[in-house]
Amino acid sequence: MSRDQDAILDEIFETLAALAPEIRASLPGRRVKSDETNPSGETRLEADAYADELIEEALGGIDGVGTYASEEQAEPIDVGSGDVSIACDPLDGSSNIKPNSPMGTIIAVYEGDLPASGDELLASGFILFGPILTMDIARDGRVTEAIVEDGEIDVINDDVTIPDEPTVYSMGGRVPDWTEGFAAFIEEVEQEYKLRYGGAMVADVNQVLTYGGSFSYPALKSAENGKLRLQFEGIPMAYIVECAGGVSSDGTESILDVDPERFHQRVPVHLGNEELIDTVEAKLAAHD
Ligand code: P6P
Repeated sequence: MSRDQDAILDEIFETLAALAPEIRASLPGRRVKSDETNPSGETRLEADAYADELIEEALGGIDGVGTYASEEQAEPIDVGSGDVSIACDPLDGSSNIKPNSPMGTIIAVYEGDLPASGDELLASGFILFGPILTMDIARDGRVTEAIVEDGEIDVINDDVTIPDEPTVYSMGGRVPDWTEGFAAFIEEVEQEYKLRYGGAMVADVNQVLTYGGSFSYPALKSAENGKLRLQFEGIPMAYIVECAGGVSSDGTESILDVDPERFHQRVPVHLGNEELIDTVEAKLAAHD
């Protein structure tokens, strides 16, 4: 009889929480760029590779976990006989080490083989290396927020809910590279909301969860699927925002409904309050 999925999820998130202080402690000594690039062609820091090693070793050894996959590795790795697959962005926003700005770890837990869509997602979560070390977990339609400075999950909010009134917007890319529809959205939104963009999806989305608003890394003229990876960033963060009462979109549908074709496939990402995301979709559609 396969191990109960809830017990596997408990152990995955408890193990990641226990590892978080060690990942944070490893950062000061690994700020330099390695001479390697990740499968998406981005320069890898020593910190990226080390966090990936730590997480693969810790989560790959859990009874019930069959596959470990990472933004840092070309293909998924068989780590056991279970049918639970883990897809991880070990250090999202690691370029923020240099300016000492927030970054984090994103994890998606899927049932079955990879690549997988939101239909196969069992749970997702992120660790945020900010002034305080925190961890959000989305399971069974609900988001909890915890402090994990000592490696234990100390819940401080057991029902994270995006505020009804949007306050901040956050967007990736550069004006000349935005599609006409997205530029039209930003022109409208800039009249009302505060720009909060820090270059790390985990921290920027957590601002939207905290203050209400929208986070976008849109389709670009030079990259029709934008920059963020579906498996490691789009789906897990979309699930968290949707469980917190917000919506996600790739410009036309929920990111959880996007069918993965390639393992490191990118996806345009819009997350946040329903009204704002509806405006994004309308502007993009109007300028298609
Ligand atoms: P840019 C970090 O590299 C990342 O994958 C996300 O965390 C973040 O939202 C985005 O890319 C930042 O991209 O183009 O602003 O450097």
